[in-house]
Amino acid sequence: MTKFTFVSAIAALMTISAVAQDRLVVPQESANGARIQTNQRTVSHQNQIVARGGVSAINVAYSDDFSQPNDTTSLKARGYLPYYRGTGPQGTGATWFQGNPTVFAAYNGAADAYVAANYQVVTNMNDIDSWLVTPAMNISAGDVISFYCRTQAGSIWPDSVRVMYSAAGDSTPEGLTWVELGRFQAYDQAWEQKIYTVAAAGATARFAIRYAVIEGGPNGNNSNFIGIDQLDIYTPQAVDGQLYAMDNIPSGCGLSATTPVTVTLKNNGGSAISGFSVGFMVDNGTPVNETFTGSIASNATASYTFTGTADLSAPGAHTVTAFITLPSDGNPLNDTLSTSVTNIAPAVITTTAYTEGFESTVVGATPPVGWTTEDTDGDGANWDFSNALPNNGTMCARIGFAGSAVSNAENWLITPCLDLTAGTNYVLEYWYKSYDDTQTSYELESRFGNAAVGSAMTNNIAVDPLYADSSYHLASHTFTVPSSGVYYVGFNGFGAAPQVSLRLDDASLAVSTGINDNTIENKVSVYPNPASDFLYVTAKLKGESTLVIYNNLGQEVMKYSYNEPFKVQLDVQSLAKGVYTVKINNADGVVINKFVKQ
Ligand SMILES: [Ca+2]
Ligand SMILES: [Ca+2]
Ligand SMILES: [Ca+2]
Ligand SMILES: [Ca+2]
Repeated sequence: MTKFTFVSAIAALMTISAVAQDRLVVPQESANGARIQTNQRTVSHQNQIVARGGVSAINVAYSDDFSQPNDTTSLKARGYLPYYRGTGPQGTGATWFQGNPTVFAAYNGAADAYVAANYQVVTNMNDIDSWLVTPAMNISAGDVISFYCRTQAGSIWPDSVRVMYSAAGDSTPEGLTWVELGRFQAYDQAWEQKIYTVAAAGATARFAIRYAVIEGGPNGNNSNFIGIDQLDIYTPQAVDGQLYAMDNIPSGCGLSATTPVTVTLKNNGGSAISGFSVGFMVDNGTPVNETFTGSIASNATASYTFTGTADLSAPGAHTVTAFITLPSDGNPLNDTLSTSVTNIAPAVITTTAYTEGFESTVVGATPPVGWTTEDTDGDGANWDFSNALPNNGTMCARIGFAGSAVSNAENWLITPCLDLTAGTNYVLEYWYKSYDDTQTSYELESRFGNAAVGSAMTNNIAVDPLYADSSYHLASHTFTVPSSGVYYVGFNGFGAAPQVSLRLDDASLAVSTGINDNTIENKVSVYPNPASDFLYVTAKLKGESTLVIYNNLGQEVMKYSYNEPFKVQLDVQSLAKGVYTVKINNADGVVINKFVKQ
């Protein structure tokens, strides 16, 4: 209707296209995304750091973790003043906008909880100059502005940033009192803290962060995408040690009684610190106290792994709390951090199936509790979880595309730990499908091993057939383990240059009950009963089957043929109310079910 609505709709569509896809497509540049790069540099991945906060300083003039919306309207509502001062007309991008987790996740908070700017703010090749002016605040000489910045991993375009200060509180870029505190090129490997000290006091002073690039834009070589997060403006203390970060301790099975604890310490004070006390405790138990014997310069950090270790051997949830104790520390608000970790008890498998329908997942990359995924080939395409095309419920597991597919894919979806017994026959079942029948999907195999990593999956269960259709197919495999103990089952999506996504749903593992597994009645389910709109029929049958529905007069009202295991949704809305019979004929026998049409 209006230009604004049209552009918004296009932007929404393009945002969706930036996430993992079901088929290999020519990459589309999204309106608020990073540039597509064909010669991306290799990036080493750092350990996940948890519990990252701000400076948590006392005497804070201003602090923003960008957990609130960061579109233009919301930024202005918080007192920010965004200004476009690029050359040429403004491009398709806003000057500053909400962080985009498909480019990189926020420094802290939700994945999109940062403010971003990108190359699309100008057209063609033009100079970018996007100002984000802060609210006015009372600043003393010696106060500090601290924030985190980064660009896309492996970016080949040197995004650059300038940091400005106006003691007089200029509110537009044309103000005459702006001074530059510093400038830098954005780092592409991780969020980097930037700290600048101001020389002049101002009762209504303002700062500005400028995304400033010469010859940027879609046809320039110097701009891509930057994020800004955790902005703090404060009066530094003469002495201020900070428990800055704790390395993530992954939840898992069989966590050790001697788990290492590693923290990052930071010196926010003006002079070097050394020879102070650090400690940690598990579940508020007896603290482990040690002395940090090194020296940390002003505004520098240091990693420290405790000699003592954490006992996480008891199954259940644990909290590890670490702390720094520095004599005459002027800021006690940043001395402690905690992380939560769960020691998962192995699932005991019985004749009652252990099942996973992926219903607890949300769209994106977080697997069900205890499950893990591994992008072994490292192309960025990995198991994620989709609300499109589940076999049952609303969610399923999927391997999508991140814009390209490697020539030799290997992607693992691994169960939580399982307590399995030697000499027992286990039945592993799952449903899988290709996205469509026009291109080759990932192939699927199942294996088991003694650790939740692809390299430990050394025992074959089965390689599943690759079907040239888009229907769900049942995989049903029996296996035994060589000795009793804790194992993991892994599903590997592999293949040479797969072109469309693979889906997996309704995985189950049970102790085989022998003959009963093979009775045809146990292979067919018809539900719900009564049914009003749709009737679902699942049949784990080999070969050809016919399905016929009869009314209470014995008249045939529906008839279908299927090959191999099938699951169908039958529209019964047009049937008259009454009792119906569902008869399935297969080489293995005949199954008869009844249902009531409401
Ligand atoms: Ca944030
Ligand atoms: Ca402190
Ligand atoms: Ca499901
Ligand atoms: Ca991959």
